[in-house]
Amino acid sequence: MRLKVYADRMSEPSRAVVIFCKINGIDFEEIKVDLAKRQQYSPEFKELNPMSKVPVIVDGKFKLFESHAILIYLACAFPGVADHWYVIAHQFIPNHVPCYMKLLKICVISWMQDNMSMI
Ligand SMILES: N[C@@H](CCC(=O)N[C@@H](CS)C(=O)NCC(=O)O)C(=O)O
Repeated sequence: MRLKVYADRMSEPSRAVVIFCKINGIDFEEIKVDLAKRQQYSPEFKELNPMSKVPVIVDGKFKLFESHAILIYLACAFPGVADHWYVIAHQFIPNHVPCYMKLLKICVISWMQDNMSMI
């Protein structure tokens, strides 16, 4: 099943994910979530990300938000992505086997850095 990337190119983290896929030859379908039209608040999108933010990916049954967690997932789950892109990913997820709990931790930590930091 083809990777789905929910993004708005007005958004920097969305662009990071889209560019990463393109540069690394990852086959994906880009689904625009128009932030100006507040589509991120639709019930359908909130099913994917209750925080109502882009980017989000859906890979089969697996869905993930927070661009750092997404980039690590892509670097590990898709063969052909050179190691230099996310050297750290291979410490988190050895042997290119996606470890979903670790990705969820990265997702939560990224969200906390964005939303709970005082600086
Ligand atoms: N830390 C998140 C940031 C995601 C984020 O803040 N996305 C913004 C666009 S840059 C968004 O979707 N905002 C919609 C809203 O807050 O209503 C990531 O890296 O993915």
